[in-house]
Amino acid sequence: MKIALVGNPNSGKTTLFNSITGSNQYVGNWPGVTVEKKSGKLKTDHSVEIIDLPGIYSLSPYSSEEIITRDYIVEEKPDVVINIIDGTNFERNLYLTSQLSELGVPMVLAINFHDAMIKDRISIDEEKLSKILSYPMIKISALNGENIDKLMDIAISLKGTENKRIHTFNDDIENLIEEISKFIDKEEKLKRYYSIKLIEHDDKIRPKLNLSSEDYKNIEDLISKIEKKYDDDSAALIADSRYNQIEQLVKGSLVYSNNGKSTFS
Ligand code: GDP
Ligand code: K
Ligand code: MG
Repeated sequence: MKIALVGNPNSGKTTLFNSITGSNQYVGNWPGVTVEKKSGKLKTDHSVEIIDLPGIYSLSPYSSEEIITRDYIVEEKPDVVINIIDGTNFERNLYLTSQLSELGVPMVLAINFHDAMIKDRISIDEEKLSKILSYPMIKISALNGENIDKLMDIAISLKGTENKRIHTFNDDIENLIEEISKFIDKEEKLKRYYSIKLIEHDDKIRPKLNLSSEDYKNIEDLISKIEKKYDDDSAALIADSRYNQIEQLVKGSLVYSNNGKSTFS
Protein backbone atom coordinates (compact mmCIF):
# COMPACT_ATOMS: atom_id res chain seq x y z
CA MET A 1 0.00 0.00 0.00
CA LYS A 2 0.97 3.63 -0.48
CA ILE A 3 0.99 6.28 2.24
CA ALA A 4 1.66 9.92 1.32
CA LEU A 5 3.03 12.52 3.76
CA VAL A 6 1.42 15.91 3.17
CA GLY A 7 1.85 19.14 5.11
CA ASN A 8 3.09 22.70 5.22
CA PRO A 9 6.80 23.35 4.64
CA ASN A 10 8.79 22.70 7.84
CA SER A 11 6.01 20.72 9.50
CA GLY A 12 8.41 17.79 9.89
CA LYS A 13 7.59 15.59 6.87
CA THR A 14 11.17 14.73 6.01
CA THR A 15 12.10 14.12 9.65
CA LEU A 16 9.20 11.66 9.90
CA PHE A 17 10.02 10.17 6.49
CA ASN A 18 13.65 9.51 7.51
CA SER A 19 12.63 8.02 10.81
CA ILE A 20 10.12 5.56 9.35
CA THR A 21 12.01 4.56 6.19
CA GLY A 22 15.60 4.52 7.47
CA SER A 23 17.94 3.68 4.63
CA ASN A 24 15.21 2.31 2.33
CA GLN A 25 14.91 5.55 0.32
CA TYR A 26 14.77 6.52 -3.33
CA VAL A 27 15.32 10.10 -4.42
CA GLY A 28 14.47 11.42 -7.87
CA ASN A 29 12.62 14.30 -9.49
CA TRP A 30 8.96 14.72 -10.31
CA PRO A 31 8.44 14.53 -14.10
CA GLY A 32 9.14 17.84 -15.82
CA VAL A 33 10.14 19.82 -12.76
CA THR A 34 13.20 20.08 -10.52
CA VAL A 35 11.23 19.42 -7.34
CA GLU A 36 12.73 16.49 -5.44
CA LYS A 37 10.74 13.28 -5.26
CA LYS A 38 11.36 11.07 -2.27
CA SER A 39 9.86 7.68 -1.65
CA GLY A 40 10.85 4.78 0.54
CA LYS A 41 9.75 1.60 2.22
CA LEU A 42 8.45 1.47 5.76
CA LYS A 43 11.23 -0.02 7.92
CA THR A 44 8.85 -2.29 9.77
CA ASP A 45 6.84 -3.44 6.73
CA HIS A 46 8.41 -3.33 3.27
CA SER A 47 5.04 -3.71 1.55
CA VAL A 48 4.21 -0.15 2.63
CA GLU A 49 5.55 2.59 0.37
CA ILE A 50 5.94 6.07 1.85
CA ILE A 51 5.97 9.20 -0.34
CA ASP A 52 7.32 12.47 1.03
CA LEU A 53 5.34 15.04 -0.97
CA PRO A 54 6.56 18.65 -1.41
CA GLY A 55 5.58 21.00 1.41
CA ILE A 56 2.65 23.30 0.61
CA TYR A 57 0.34 25.81 2.31
CA SER A 58 -2.67 25.20 0.09
CA LEU A 59 -3.93 23.23 -2.90
CA SER A 60 -4.34 26.36 -5.01
CA PRO A 61 -1.99 26.29 -7.98
CA TYR A 62 0.51 28.98 -7.04
CA SER A 63 3.58 26.75 -7.29
CA SER A 64 4.74 23.52 -8.92
CA GLU A 65 4.88 22.00 -5.42
CA GLU A 66 1.15 22.57 -4.97
CA ILE A 67 0.31 21.13 -8.37
CA ILE A 68 2.53 18.07 -7.85
CA THR A 69 0.99 17.36 -4.48
CA ARG A 70 -2.64 17.67 -5.50
CA ASP A 71 -2.18 15.84 -8.80
CA TYR A 72 -0.41 13.05 -6.96
CA ILE A 73 -3.23 12.63 -4.47
CA VAL A 74 -6.04 12.93 -7.03
CA GLU A 75 -4.45 10.89 -9.81
CA GLU A 76 -2.08 8.40 -8.15
CA LYS A 77 -4.53 7.91 -5.28
CA PRO A 78 -2.39 6.91 -2.31
CA ASP A 79 -4.29 4.55 0.02
CA VAL A 80 -3.87 6.91 2.94
CA VAL A 81 -2.65 10.47 3.53
CA ILE A 82 -0.80 11.43 6.70
CA ASN A 83 -1.41 15.15 7.10
CA ILE A 84 1.49 16.43 9.18
CA ILE A 85 0.56 19.49 11.16
CA ASP A 86 2.90 21.79 13.05
CA GLY A 87 1.10 21.84 16.40
CA THR A 88 2.73 25.16 17.29
CA ASN A 89 1.08 26.69 14.19
CA PHE A 90 -2.13 24.75 14.36
CA GLU A 91 -4.58 27.27 12.92
CA ARG A 92 -2.47 28.11 9.88
CA ASN A 93 -1.85 24.43 9.12
CA LEU A 94 -5.57 23.57 9.21
CA TYR A 95 -6.26 25.50 6.01
CA LEU A 96 -4.50 22.80 4.02
CA THR A 97 -6.26 20.12 6.09
CA SER A 98 -9.61 21.62 5.11
CA GLN A 99 -8.66 21.46 1.42
CA LEU A 100 -7.17 17.97 1.67
CA SER A 101 -10.41 16.65 3.09
CA GLU A 102 -12.09 17.27 -0.30
CA LEU A 103 -9.82 14.80 -2.08
CA GLY A 104 -11.57 11.61 -1.09
CA VAL A 105 -8.56 9.91 0.48
CA PRO A 106 -8.56 8.45 4.01
CA MET A 107 -6.47 10.68 6.24
CA VAL A 108 -4.94 10.79 9.70
CA LEU A 109 -3.83 14.05 11.31
CA ALA A 110 -0.37 13.84 12.85
CA ILE A 111 0.00 16.78 15.18
CA ASN A 112 3.76 17.14 15.19
CA PHE A 113 6.15 19.15 17.40
CA HIS A 114 4.46 17.77 20.51
CA ASP A 115 7.72 18.31 22.42
CA ALA A 116 7.66 22.00 21.45
CA MET A 117 3.94 22.26 22.28
CA ILE A 118 4.67 21.05 25.80
CA LYS A 119 7.43 23.64 26.16
CA ASP A 120 5.15 26.40 24.85
CA ARG A 121 2.22 25.08 26.93
CA ILE A 122 -0.04 24.70 23.93
CA SER A 123 -2.81 22.22 24.54
CA ILE A 124 -5.22 20.88 21.97
CA ASP A 125 -8.56 19.40 22.98
CA GLU A 126 -8.43 16.39 20.69
CA GLU A 127 -11.80 15.01 21.75
CA LYS A 128 -13.60 18.20 20.84
CA LEU A 129 -11.62 18.52 17.63
CA SER A 130 -12.04 14.99 16.38
CA LYS A 131 -15.82 15.32 16.80
CA ILE A 132 -15.83 18.16 14.30
CA LEU A 133 -12.95 17.09 12.10
CA SER A 134 -13.96 13.43 12.10
CA TYR A 135 -10.39 12.34 11.40
CA PRO A 136 -8.22 10.24 13.67
CA MET A 137 -5.67 12.48 15.27
CA ILE A 138 -2.47 11.80 17.21
CA LYS A 139 0.18 14.02 18.76
CA ILE A 140 3.67 13.03 17.69
CA SER A 141 7.22 14.23 17.79
CA ALA A 142 8.96 13.29 14.57
CA LEU A 143 12.20 14.50 16.13
CA ASN A 144 12.26 12.16 19.13
CA GLY A 145 10.04 9.37 17.79
CA GLU A 146 7.10 9.89 20.16
CA ASN A 147 3.98 8.01 18.95
CA ILE A 148 5.44 7.31 15.51
CA ASP A 149 4.66 3.58 15.67
CA LYS A 150 1.09 4.34 16.77
CA LEU A 151 0.71 6.83 13.94
CA MET A 152 1.80 4.26 11.37
CA ASP A 153 -0.55 1.65 12.83
CA ILE A 154 -3.45 4.09 12.50
CA ALA A 155 -2.43 5.05 8.95
CA ILE A 156 -2.19 1.41 7.83
CA SER A 157 -5.56 0.60 9.42
CA LEU A 158 -7.28 3.35 7.39
CA LYS A 159 -6.73 1.68 4.03
CA GLY A 160 -10.07 1.19 2.28
CA THR A 161 -12.07 3.31 4.74
CA GLU A 162 -14.46 6.11 3.79
CA ASN A 163 -13.05 9.61 3.73
CA LYS A 164 -15.12 12.33 5.36
CA ARG A 165 -14.87 15.96 4.43
CA ILE A 166 -14.49 18.64 7.04
CA HIS A 167 -16.02 21.68 5.51
CA THR A 168 -19.56 22.64 4.64
CA PHE A 169 -20.10 25.99 2.92
CA ASN A 170 -23.26 28.08 3.26
CA ASP A 171 -26.37 26.91 1.38
CA ASP A 172 -25.81 29.15 -1.65
CA ILE A 173 -22.29 27.84 -2.18
CA GLU A 174 -23.25 24.24 -1.44
CA ASN A 175 -26.02 24.54 -4.06
CA LEU A 176 -23.56 26.06 -6.52
CA ILE A 177 -21.12 23.18 -5.94
CA GLU A 178 -23.99 20.75 -6.50
CA GLU A 179 -25.08 22.45 -9.75
CA ILE A 180 -21.56 22.58 -11.17
CA SER A 181 -20.92 18.96 -10.16
CA LYS A 182 -23.55 17.95 -12.73
CA PHE A 183 -21.22 19.05 -15.52
CA ILE A 184 -18.32 16.99 -14.23
CA ASP A 185 -17.74 13.53 -15.59
CA LYS A 186 -15.51 12.11 -12.87
CA GLU A 187 -15.83 9.53 -10.14
CA GLU A 188 -18.49 10.56 -7.61
CA LYS A 189 -16.23 11.40 -4.69
CA LEU A 190 -14.08 13.80 -6.75
CA LYS A 191 -16.90 15.79 -8.36
CA ARG A 192 -17.04 18.12 -5.39
CA TYR A 193 -13.28 18.79 -5.56
CA TYR A 194 -13.39 19.67 -9.27
CA SER A 195 -16.48 21.76 -8.78
CA ILE A 196 -14.80 23.83 -6.06
CA LYS A 197 -11.73 24.26 -8.27
CA LEU A 198 -13.94 25.63 -11.05
CA ILE A 199 -15.60 28.03 -8.61
CA GLU A 200 -12.11 29.19 -7.58
CA HIS A 201 -11.34 29.81 -11.29
CA ASP A 202 -8.44 27.43 -11.09
CA ASP A 203 -7.44 27.21 -14.77
CA LYS A 204 -4.92 24.42 -14.15
CA ILE A 205 -7.86 22.10 -13.62
CA ARG A 206 -9.33 22.68 -17.09
CA PRO A 207 -7.18 20.21 -19.05
CA LYS A 208 -8.34 17.50 -16.64
CA LEU A 209 -12.00 18.08 -17.45
CA ASN A 210 -13.77 17.42 -20.71
CA LEU A 211 -15.96 20.51 -20.78
CA SER A 212 -17.20 22.40 -23.83
CA SER A 213 -17.08 26.17 -24.08
CA GLU A 214 -20.85 26.13 -23.68
CA ASP A 215 -20.43 24.20 -20.41
CA TYR A 216 -17.96 26.82 -19.22
CA LYS A 217 -20.37 29.59 -20.12
CA ASN A 218 -23.17 27.95 -18.15
CA ILE A 219 -20.88 27.33 -15.19
CA GLU A 220 -19.68 30.93 -15.28
CA ASP A 221 -23.28 32.18 -15.25
CA LEU A 222 -23.97 30.16 -12.11
CA ILE A 223 -20.83 31.50 -10.41
CA SER A 224 -21.59 35.12 -11.40
CA LYS A 225 -24.99 34.97 -9.71
CA ILE A 226 -23.36 34.11 -6.38
CA GLU A 227 -20.61 36.69 -6.84
CA LYS A 228 -23.25 39.37 -7.43
CA LYS A 229 -25.31 38.28 -4.46
CA TYR A 230 -22.33 38.44 -2.09
CA ASP A 231 -20.52 41.24 -3.93
CA ASP A 232 -17.30 39.25 -3.71
CA ASP A 233 -14.99 37.23 -5.89
CA SER A 234 -15.87 33.51 -5.85
CA ALA A 235 -12.38 32.33 -4.88
CA ALA A 236 -12.46 34.70 -1.91
CA LEU A 237 -15.87 33.37 -0.86
CA ILE A 238 -14.48 29.84 -0.77
CA ALA A 239 -11.30 30.80 1.11
CA ASP A 240 -13.09 33.05 3.63
CA SER A 241 -15.54 30.32 4.44
CA ARG A 242 -12.70 27.92 5.24
CA TYR A 243 -10.84 30.49 7.35
CA ASN A 244 -13.98 31.32 9.31
CA GLN A 245 -14.70 27.71 10.10
CA ILE A 246 -11.11 27.07 11.19
CA GLU A 247 -11.16 30.15 13.41
CA GLN A 248 -14.26 28.88 15.20
CA LEU A 249 -12.80 25.42 15.50
CA VAL A 250 -9.55 26.62 17.01
CA LYS A 251 -11.32 28.99 19.39
CA GLY A 252 -13.02 26.10 21.14
CA SER A 253 -10.23 23.57 21.14
CA LEU A 254 -6.82 25.21 21.39
CA VAL A 255 -5.56 26.36 24.76
CA TYR A 256 -2.50 28.46 25.40
CA SER A 257 -1.82 28.03 29.08
CA ASN A 258 0.77 30.12 30.91
CA ASN A 259 -0.23 29.36 34.46
CA GLY A 260 2.69 27.00 34.84
CA LYS A 261 0.54 23.88 34.78
CA SER A 262 0.49 21.64 31.77
CA THR A 263 -2.94 20.42 30.71
CA PHE A 264 -1.73 17.43 28.75
CA SER A 265 -2.97 14.00 29.49
P1 GDP B 1 9.58 19.44 6.19
O1 GDP B 1 9.85 20.72 5.49
O2 GDP B 1 8.12 19.27 6.45
O3 GDP B 1 10.17 18.25 5.51
O4 GDP B 1 10.23 19.57 7.65
P2 GDP B 1 11.58 18.95 8.21
O5 GDP B 1 11.42 17.51 8.51
O6 GDP B 1 12.70 19.34 7.31
O7 GDP B 1 11.66 19.70 9.62
C1 GDP B 1 11.83 21.09 9.71
C2 GDP B 1 12.58 21.40 11.02
O8 GDP B 1 11.77 21.05 12.13
C3 GDP B 1 13.87 20.62 11.17
O9 GDP B 1 14.83 21.47 11.80
C4 GDP B 1 13.49 19.47 12.10
O10 GDP B 1 14.56 19.01 12.87
C5 GDP B 1 12.46 20.14 12.99
N1 GDP B 1 11.47 19.18 13.51
C6 GDP B 1 10.76 18.25 12.82
N2 GDP B 1 9.94 17.57 13.64
C7 GDP B 1 10.11 18.07 14.88
C8 GDP B 1 9.54 17.78 16.18
O11 GDP B 1 8.71 16.90 16.36
N3 GDP B 1 9.96 18.53 17.21
C9 GDP B 1 10.91 19.52 17.07
N4 GDP B 1 11.25 20.19 18.16
N5 GDP B 1 11.47 19.81 15.88
C10 GDP B 1 11.09 19.10 14.80
K1 K C 1 12.34 21.94 4.93
MG1 MG D 1 10.98 18.09 3.60
